[in-house]
Amino acid sequence: MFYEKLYWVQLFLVSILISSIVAEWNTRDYIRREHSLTKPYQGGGYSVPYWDFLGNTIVTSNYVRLTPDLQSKSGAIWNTVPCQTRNWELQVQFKVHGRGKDLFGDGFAIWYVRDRMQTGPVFGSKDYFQGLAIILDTYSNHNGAHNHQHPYISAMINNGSLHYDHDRDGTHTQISGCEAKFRNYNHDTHISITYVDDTLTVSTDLEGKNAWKECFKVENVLLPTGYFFGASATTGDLSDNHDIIAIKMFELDLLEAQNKDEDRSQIIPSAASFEAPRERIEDTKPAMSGVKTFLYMMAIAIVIIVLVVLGIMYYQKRQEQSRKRLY
Ligand SMILES: *[C@@H]1O[C@H](CO)[C@@H](O)[C@H](O)[C@H]1NC(C)=O
Ligand SMILES: [Ca+2]
Repeated sequence: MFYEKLYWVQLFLVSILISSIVAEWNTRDYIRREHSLTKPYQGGGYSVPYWDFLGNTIVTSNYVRLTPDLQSKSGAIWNTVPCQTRNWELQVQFKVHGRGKDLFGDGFAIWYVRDRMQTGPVFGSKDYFQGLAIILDTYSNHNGAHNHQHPYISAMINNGSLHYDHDRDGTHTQISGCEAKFRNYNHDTHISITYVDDTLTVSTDLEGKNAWKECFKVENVLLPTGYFFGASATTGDLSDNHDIIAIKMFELDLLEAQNKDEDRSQIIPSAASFEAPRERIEDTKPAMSGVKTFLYMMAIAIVIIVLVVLGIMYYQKRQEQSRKRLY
């Protein structure tokens, strides 16, 4: 009896170990509360700490809805604190859903820009913006302008001089993009935007597998510090619910080669290259990162070892008992 209890204690300890490994999959150490939006949104009272709201945005206890599934709506949320971090990751949990089977739109955008709280034609926000837009476009305005399907995720860097051309789905100003089916899922859908060492990487977790899949990576992207995070969405003739469930901003470590005292506030947003829209080759390879794969394999290995050990012990005990019974 005593030994049996001990096995269960061991099993319990091992399962705690495993679950703590699993729980750490999607998080990093330096979450910055002042750039994040997590449940419960209301910090007591009507307002949401660190975030302002624009247009048709509504806040419930489970989501922030930028637009409802109705025509001609527009909404946005804007962080009130400028980002002073050089290397960062923004993880956004979102849900785009609606009644439309074939016709829906228009999509939403995640921003890191100089000017906040400006309404406009680019998914509910300002055109000729300064900074970064990650656009999750659900409606293809022009099939001839590009050779990809929608929904489509793309990035645009602007120094204030470029116009986002809706009629071409922004294809001539995007620095990269990927197809991504992210609509009408019952499971959680996430996008990760990392900006580390002037490299912009966008990944998605859309299949409910708790694993990031790279959408694109662009080097030599220059963005200053001191800009604001935000998200905005619009509907036109077509509509969808565009919901933000959570935004988590992680401060990533300064790299060895980076100077802590460098003033990055005066940088003009730029990207070394624009993508030639018709020469794009889609790649849909990488799934889990190396560390995640390793942890995953390790967790599975531990579970298997525990099960085998328990099985052997159980078997031996049974044998012992049956021997005892025989004599
Ligand atoms: C802004 O971007 C445009 C287009 O990429 C470029 O031609 C222009 O020189 C840039 N202006 C500044 C001030 O960097
Ligand atoms: Ca579009």
